[in-house]
Amino acid sequence: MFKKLLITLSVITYIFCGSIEGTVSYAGSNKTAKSLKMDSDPICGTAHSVPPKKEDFILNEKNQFKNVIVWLKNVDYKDELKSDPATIDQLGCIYSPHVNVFTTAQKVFIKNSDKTLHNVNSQSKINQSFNSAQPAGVPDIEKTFTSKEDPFYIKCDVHPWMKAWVMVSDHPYFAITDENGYFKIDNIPEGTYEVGFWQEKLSNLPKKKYVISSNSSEVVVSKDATTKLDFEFQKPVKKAKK
Ligand SMILES: [Cu+2]
Repeated sequence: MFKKLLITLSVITYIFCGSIEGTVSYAGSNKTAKSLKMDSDPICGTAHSVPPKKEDFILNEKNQFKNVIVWLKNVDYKDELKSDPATIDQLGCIYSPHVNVFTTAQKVFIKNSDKTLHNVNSQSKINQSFNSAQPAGVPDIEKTFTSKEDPFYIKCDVHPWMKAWVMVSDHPYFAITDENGYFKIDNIPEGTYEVGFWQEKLSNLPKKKYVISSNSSEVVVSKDATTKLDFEFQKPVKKAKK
């Protein structure tokens, strides 16, 4: 009887869920990304036949944004969280992936696949920060970020161009846009939500110099339906000089 009730309950939960999907784009002009200069460490430079590009502002020809974090704000999530381990690799002196969202339950392995020394320096403010030298061939650094936190970066003190971004979520409703700016978030309980959009450059503009826009949007999720939610980042507006 109890088992039957449990099954019925889980079916109900399933029925009352929906999805959101959409494309994130940019209203400003499309600039070609600059190449990274890796000359200071020959092991990094020779790892690439073509010099890799900067990854902080990646648009396709239709001005659609890669690597935007999309997430539901203010969710009170009580179920078990995704806990399969994740990896950030250092390969060719680049962090891969460049933008990451982990849950508070996930183990993260930071790997050095290069034959050179890296120094992993986390700029987290809520989760405990760390600063660990990682010579070639040493075991992965294992971390779990146990508190929810807005995006912060991890840098390498040996190679100043190396940067990866990490957001920590206490619920599973998030996505990172692909090379066509596309995202989809599934299994969202029906309701009205505020959706946040984070882009590495546009969400980190200095408040003194720029008018900061909210970069969020409201959405209604209905059962068994996929709600369309496209979002466009506006071109940054500079504050008038006093
Ligand atoms: Cu490095």
